[in-house]
Amino acid sequence: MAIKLYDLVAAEENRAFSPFCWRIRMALAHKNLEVEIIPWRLTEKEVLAFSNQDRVPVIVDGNKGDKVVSDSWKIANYLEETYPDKPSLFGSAEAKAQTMFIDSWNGSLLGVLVPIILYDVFENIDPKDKAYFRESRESFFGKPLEEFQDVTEEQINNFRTFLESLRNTISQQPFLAGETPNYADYLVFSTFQFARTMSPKQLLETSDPVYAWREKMLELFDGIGRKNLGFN
Ligand SMILES: N[C@@H](CCC(=O)N[C@@H](CS)C(=O)NCC(=O)O)C(=O)O
Repeated sequence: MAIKLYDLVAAEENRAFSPFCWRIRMALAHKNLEVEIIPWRLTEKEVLAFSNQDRVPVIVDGNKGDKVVSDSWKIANYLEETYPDKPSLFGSAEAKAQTMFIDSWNGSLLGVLVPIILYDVFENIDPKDKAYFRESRESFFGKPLEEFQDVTEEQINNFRTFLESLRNTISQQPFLAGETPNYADYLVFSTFQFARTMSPKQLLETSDPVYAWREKMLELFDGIGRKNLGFN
């Protein structure tokens, strides 16, 4: 049976843009589990009521009596524990512990990225989500969305500089996880997929090793990343 994944989409159903959902889409593909994507928009809170919280990703595992799990890290751990015979998402308990650090570093990367693409996200989300997006994000950042419209060269350079440890690592091995990708790669890729999906800005130079790594990530699992609508 399939695992249902509630996945945040923009105006078009094949423009899925949540970084938290993308890491789970990649994790499900890595484990070769059948998935049914349920497109979800920010204002459809009532649709998630069954999960007792209001954010995606949420999975409903049809193989396990419709077990409901929310929160990307909890879902990754659930999949790893529930499907031990499928390819491992972490490789070992030690690697899983270190992946928590990558999750946290990736959270900081998202913090650098979001102000750069926030206005583009606003422009591309479903029209019915715009008022909620404006209100929630303006309240979070304490300023109007319009103040994110003009992005400076310095912000882009800061983003590229922030990538240095990722760049160093993937210059010496094909993936963050080594010879083959795992959840560490999916975590960081999800941030780039968020940017690619919602923003026309060229954040990476094509000569950047991070660009080459992102290209490889886009091709994985029959190109699920590339098939999703995106700008670059
Ligand atoms: N810690 C959660 C974060 C999930 C999250 O923030 N999801 C966003 C989508 S990217 C969401 O559902 N936002 C709903 C909202 O903004 O109202 C996880 O790792 O899954």
